[in-house]
Amino acid sequence: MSELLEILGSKYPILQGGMANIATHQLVAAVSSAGGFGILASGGWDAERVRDEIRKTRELTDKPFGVNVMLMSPHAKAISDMVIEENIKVVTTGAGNPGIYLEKWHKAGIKVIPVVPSVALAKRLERNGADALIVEGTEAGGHIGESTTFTLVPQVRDAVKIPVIAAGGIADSRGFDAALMLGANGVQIGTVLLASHECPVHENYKKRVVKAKDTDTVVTGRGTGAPVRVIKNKMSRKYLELTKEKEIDLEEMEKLTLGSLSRAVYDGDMDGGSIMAGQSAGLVKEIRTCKEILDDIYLNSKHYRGLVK
Ligand code: TUI
Repeated sequence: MSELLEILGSKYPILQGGMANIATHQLVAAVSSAGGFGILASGGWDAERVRDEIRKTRELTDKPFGVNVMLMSPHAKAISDMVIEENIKVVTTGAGNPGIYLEKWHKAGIKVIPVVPSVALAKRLERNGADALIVEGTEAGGHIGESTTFTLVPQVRDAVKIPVIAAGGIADSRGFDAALMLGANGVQIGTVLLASHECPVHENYKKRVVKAKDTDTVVTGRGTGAPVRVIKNKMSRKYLELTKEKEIDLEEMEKLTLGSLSRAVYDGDMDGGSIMAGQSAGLVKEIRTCKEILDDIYLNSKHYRGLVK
């Protein structure tokens, strides 16, 4: 078995991104039951809210899943303890350097898979004992780095020995095969799962992703230290105006962004909400079940069909 599948315990080397407010028990259980590796998002939620999600997920699936810790959250420390209490086996991290938590998580037997946007952080985290890395390109939705998946994955592959998971821009079997050709051992997908029946976002959100064309996303918050990719709308234009005129601090930006994300996710507000999605939205043509999406990616891949090594 590949080293990555050994860490995850899933059938497919396909992870579901820990999308804030979106990757809740319904989506996570559906992905894990379909053979992927579901990841519960903690986003800006407090530890008890996330604990509740862990328990609900366990009621829906007996397959393994992980928890994502969004490191910019004021609740990150409390969540880092709670995942140990709840006997979580795999933690992914995003939006920061998880260095201060690594030793504690490893002592508890947790495998740690940080998202990295650069070679420098990848090397540092391998030295500090990370078990694998999610290498996320700027094509991804939500909070992103600068480099593309196409350039970053092979550079990280050359720089580290631990398993590498490619993320950003992957929505079908072609993307999966391409990622493996670049040296990745698996992939993480997010945007394509927004358009799944099991995804708990408002129907308007799903329909907007399906309708999106190649040029429909934009990055807001460049220059604030927290660039975020969303589907273009009234809200994204307002952000761009706001950040052009005055300096906004990181904390204020995070509050604004997570608040407007909720309006899109729960209320289906496609004008005043923040519709986080990656560039692969242009590849998403219909709403399917998570099983259809995962089988389409894995079973149609040249890798699975034995056409490439
Ligand atoms: O984290 C994500 N995507 C997210 S988090 C989020 S909620 C949020 N909203 C507003 C502002 C900030 C967050 C929505 N989408 N993806 C993983 C990811 N991690 N992308 C980039 C990074 C990252 C960036 C810098 C990881 C590490 C890092 O390290 C900097 C350092 O400290 O060295």
